[in-house]
Order: sequence, then C-alpha cells, then structure tokens
Amino acid sequence: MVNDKDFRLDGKVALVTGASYGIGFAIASAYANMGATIVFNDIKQELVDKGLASYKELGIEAHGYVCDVTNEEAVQAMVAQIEKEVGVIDILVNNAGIIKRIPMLEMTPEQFRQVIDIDLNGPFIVSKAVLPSMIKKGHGKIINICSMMSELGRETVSAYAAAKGGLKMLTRNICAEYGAANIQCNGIGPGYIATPQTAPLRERQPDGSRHPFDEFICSRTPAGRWLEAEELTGPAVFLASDASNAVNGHILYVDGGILAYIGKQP
Ligand code: NAP
Ligand code: GCO
Repeated sequence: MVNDKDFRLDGKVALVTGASYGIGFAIASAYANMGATIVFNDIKQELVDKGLASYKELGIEAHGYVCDVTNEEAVQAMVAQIEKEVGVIDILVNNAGIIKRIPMLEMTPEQFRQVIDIDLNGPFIVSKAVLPSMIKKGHGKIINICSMMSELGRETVSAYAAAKGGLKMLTRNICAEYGAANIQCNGIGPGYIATPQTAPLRERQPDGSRHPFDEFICSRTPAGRWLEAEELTGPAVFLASDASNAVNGHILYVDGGILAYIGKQP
C-alpha cells in the first residue's frame, strides 16, 4: 500500500546540473526538503558560490562543483569527486541548458552546435558518467528536463527544439537500455516558466505594455498565466522517488495544459 515514505528521498544523493538558480534550484531545494543530499554544478565559481549561499538561506547544506556539462573529462572527474566526497549519485536531474532565439537562416552552425552540445550532448555525457555506479548499486533515477519544444516548434528556436526533441528520445533510450538494471529515466516537460531564461519574453515594452509573447503564452495556457518553477517540484519529487519505480521512458508535461489547448479565441 502506498504511503508518505514512498515519496521521500531520505538517504539519497541527488545531482542537479545547472542548479545555482532557476528550475534546477527549485527542484534541488524540493529534493532537500524531502530528505535528499543536494549536489549541483555550474560553469562559473561565482555562480556556484551564489548557489551555495542561496541554498544556505533555505537551511540546505548543498555541495557545489564547477563543471561544464559538455566536457566529458571534467564531468567524469566531477562524478568521481562527488562519489568520494558525498556518495554515489542516486538521482540525476539533467537540468543545465541554454536557448538561442535566432531565425534559422541567420543562425550559424556554431550557434546551432552550441545549443545541441549543452542541451543534448550534456545530458548524454552526465548520464554516461553516473550510470555505472547506479547500475552497480542496483537502482537509479535520471530525470531529463525537456520542454514544450520536445513536441512543438516555433519560430527562432530551431536548435533548442532539435535538442529537446532529441532529449525526449534519449530519455526513452536510457529507459530501453538500462530499465533491466532498475534504472528509471523519465523527462519533465515544463510549460512556460518565469525564470531568467524566459525573462526576455516577459519584458515590459518601452511604452509599458506587456511583451506580445507574454500575452501569447497566457492565451495558450488554460490557466492564463506563466507557471512558477516551484510548480515543477511535486512532479520532480514523484519521478525521483520510489513512488514512480514503475514509470519509465515517460515525459511528464507540467505545462498547465498548453499541449491540450488550441488557445483562447482573440
Ligand atoms: P536558466 O535560468 O537559464 O538556468 C540554466 C542553468 O544552466 C544556469 O544555472 C546555467 O548557468 C546552467 N548552464 C548553462 N550552460 C551550462 C553548462 N554548459 N554546464 C553547466 N551548467 C550550465 O534556465 P531555466 O529556465 O532554469 O531552465 C532550466 C532547464 O529547464 C533548461 O534545460 C531549460 O531548457 C529547461 N526549460 C525551461 C523552461 C522555462 O520556461 N524556463 C521551460 C521548459 C524547459 P549559467 O548561468 O552559468 O549559464
Ligand atoms: C521559448 C522559451 C521556451 C521555454 C520552454 C518551453 O523561447 O519558446 O524559452 O523554449 O524555455 O522550453 O517549454
């Protein structure tokens, strides 16, 4: 019979990539609240320090590492250091990501490659680094932060959509390849969340009016609003906990209903 314990993360070590702030920070903070030990990385020491201070303000003693998720050698070294200093990683959230909003015909191959490198190759590299110990331990949870763009396209985000569509399929492939080793790999597909990454889409116009994209997203979301990062944490805890041991290869869209909704009639 299911009970509260099944949703707890006591004794677990959770690595959340790119979690100094934003969605990663919200998810890591929720995991700590459910008993997990939090480990996170960012590409700059000052961001790691900022993140450590932010966690401390919440009473969370997190472990922070400087590491670029696209650098396999650095990722392997970070994981080895975490296993030595903190413990084997039980839960990985591949959260680190960037977006470039450039029309495809104006986007350079280098810009395209950079987004693919961080948003798709990064999760591959970090998952590959943590899987051996998860398999040895007999269990593991990998959660990939996908997107509406795992299902939908939109102007100017070709690289991001290609990466997030690929991340959906990488999620399914890790499930297929390592489900037998009691690894559950699922995705969370957030809708439109108010974070630094989407701040440009919500900026007030020079005349003080709302950004057109802000109005557009509110018309496409049944609740008529942007979502908050904290609204992703319940689903993230579920996918990290024993309560979801029979859920694998699934992308859980936490979008307020955007994918189900044609949009509000103007
Ligand atoms: P964010 O505020 O831009 O935070 C992204 C984090 O990733 C930052 O801490 C960033 O560090 C870090 N990062 C970037 N490149 C990295 C690298 N190479 N190695 C390690 N860390 C790196 O983004 P967010 O809105 O919280 O989004 C987090 C994830 O959710 C992303 O994967 C994003 O695609 C996805 N997502 C966001 C939304 C949304 O509406 N916000 C919706 C769906 C999905 P720096 O500051 O140093 O760059
Ligand atoms: C954009 C936004 C989106 C969100 C998110 C939606 O420019 O359309 O940045 O891509 O970040 O991925 O799920």
